[in-house]
Amino acid sequence: MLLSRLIEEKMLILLRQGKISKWFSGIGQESISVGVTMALNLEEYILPMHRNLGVFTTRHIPLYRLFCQWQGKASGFTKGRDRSFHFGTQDYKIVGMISHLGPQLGVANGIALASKLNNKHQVTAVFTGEGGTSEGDFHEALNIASVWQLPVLFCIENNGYGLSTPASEQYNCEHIADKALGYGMEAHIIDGNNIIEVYSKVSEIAKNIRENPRPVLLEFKTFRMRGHEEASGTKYVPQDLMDFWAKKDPVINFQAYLREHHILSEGEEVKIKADIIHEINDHLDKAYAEDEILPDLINELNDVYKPFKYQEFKANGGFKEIRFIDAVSESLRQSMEQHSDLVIMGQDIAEYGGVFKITEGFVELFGKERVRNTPICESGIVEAAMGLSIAGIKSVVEMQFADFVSSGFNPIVNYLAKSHYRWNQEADVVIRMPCGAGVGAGPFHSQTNEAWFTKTPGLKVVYPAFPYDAKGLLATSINDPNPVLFFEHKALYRNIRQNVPTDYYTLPLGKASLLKEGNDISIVAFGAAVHWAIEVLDTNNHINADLIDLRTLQPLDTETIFSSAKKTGKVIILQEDSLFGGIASDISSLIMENCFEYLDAPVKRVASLETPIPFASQLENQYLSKSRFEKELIELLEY
Ligand SMILES: Cc1ncc(C[n+]2csc(CCOP(=O)(O)OP(=O)(O)O)c2C)c(N)n1
Repeated sequence: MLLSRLIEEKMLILLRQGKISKWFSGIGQESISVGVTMALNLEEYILPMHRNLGVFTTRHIPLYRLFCQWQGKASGFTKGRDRSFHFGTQDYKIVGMISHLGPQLGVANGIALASKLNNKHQVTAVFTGEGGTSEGDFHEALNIASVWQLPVLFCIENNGYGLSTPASEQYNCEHIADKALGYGMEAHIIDGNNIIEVYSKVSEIAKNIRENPRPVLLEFKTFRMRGHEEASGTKYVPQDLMDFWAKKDPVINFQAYLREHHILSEGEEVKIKADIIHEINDHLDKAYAEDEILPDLINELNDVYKPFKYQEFKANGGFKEIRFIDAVSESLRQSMEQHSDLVIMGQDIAEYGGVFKITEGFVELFGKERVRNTPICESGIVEAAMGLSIAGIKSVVEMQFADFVSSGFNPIVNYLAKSHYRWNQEADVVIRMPCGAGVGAGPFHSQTNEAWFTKTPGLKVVYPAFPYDAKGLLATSINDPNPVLFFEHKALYRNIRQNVPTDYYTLPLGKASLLKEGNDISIVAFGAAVHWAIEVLDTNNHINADLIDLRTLQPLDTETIFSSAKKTGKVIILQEDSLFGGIASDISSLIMENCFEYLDAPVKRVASLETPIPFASQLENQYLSKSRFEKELIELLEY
């Protein structure tokens, strides 16, 4: 506790000297970080927050590495890419927060689930403040942990204020611990300023959970003695409250206790303090001596995705004519056989087989541990998938409909997408996205929302149009350790059939397929739009077109697009989503920038209306780009 306190005191001086940019003080709360960390074994994961310096010091991270992290230097943990405590390290089994606070609660569930699946008898501890408990992630995480009886210690540091908001404006019950009852969970209130109480109670509870896995909510009563961050001050905190808590300072009180019990002499105390100050200064000098990071474009771009060497699996056996939906199901089933620890999670996917019946029969084959029904908690489940990946387990998450991914958006675009770039941690997760219109399902069951993800570095986006591609690409997406959004168009599920190898096989991501060849015009499409284009070409067989099915949108096969554009000089891009901000716009720009001198006409984008997707079929038909494609194609040919 003293180490953590003295580092902080030094940081406050450096802050005043303008040598560090920001500091979130945990002064007064040290017993919680230190006590919880001491109660855990070194191989057990801890997910700390912005005030938990004591977690890092108690896990014995060399101080200069922490200082380098705060100064954005290479010996930190993020190569200068993220600040303060926003990092994780597998070496110390610490998984740092993302700024959004709540998501890590769900990530802890995934780590704990891995521990349970592997019979490791380990506890995972995750921290949040009382402010963070107002986020949906908190409720989803507690609910999932309780339903699945996961060995997680949810450590709530109730320090009175969330930035300037007092606890009374944050929640309306006496204790946060009271909320546990609603989730069917055990809870304890602990004096967070008393290291002996923290350590002994948490040790006892952790020991018990290792043998009898279950989540426990721990509410630590404590107080934030300094501003939210140093610049924001504490003017809004009544003085008597400050005075009351100052008397409960955990470091001073523990020192007094040790002295009283003749455990610590004055001489020892002076020496311990001097040694710590010496250590801090030494490590600071080392951090200062390290050169600033030199920006390197290649390094930056290379670290967004975990390198993945595509391995080709060829099918040897026979072929069978199957539907698109069967191809997805077969691929998923064969991947479950291929990867003996792969876990699938989703709503109603177990005995019920999922709303599209893709996982029908899977429970009998692989058991309920690996084929997991989930509560309706999209964020919490994506976060759990992230946690599984941290613990080395692959997973596939089924969104019941792609539309509902908006309820799990934050962890996908901020956690899964950014982890490898930030701290070298892969998010080995595939998110299956039954998407698309043309089925009369209205605004919330029809969207094709690939553009929400193609614009986020760190994600891969796959969008097959045929059973053969769906099967091979899903297998590769699962093999790929990066997060993949796998779009499956619902209108294709039962309508498109193809001869597909019965064995397991893979297809590479980032390779479009040239379905038809012609010299007059290039048609670029993906998903259901590929079939719309085929229909139009079938009825207009005088049109000599290249038809490119992109198959994957990120990575995008620009080579195939450009060589076709250069050959025909005219390109039309057909997209099912509404126009503005869709991937057709980017493809169009890429063609303009790379093939301008070869073009005989402006690149044409054909997309759906700038409205939500209507329900009634005549309105939906008008909405969809399908209805306008033929006319636009002929116009461009005649340009
Ligand atoms: C989703 C989100 N909303 C708002 C913020 C801004 N913010 C950062 S910390 C904080 C207060 C957090 O309070 P609490 O959880 O009680 O933790 P404490 O800072 O008191 O330790 C706020 C509002 C954020 N980081 N993320």
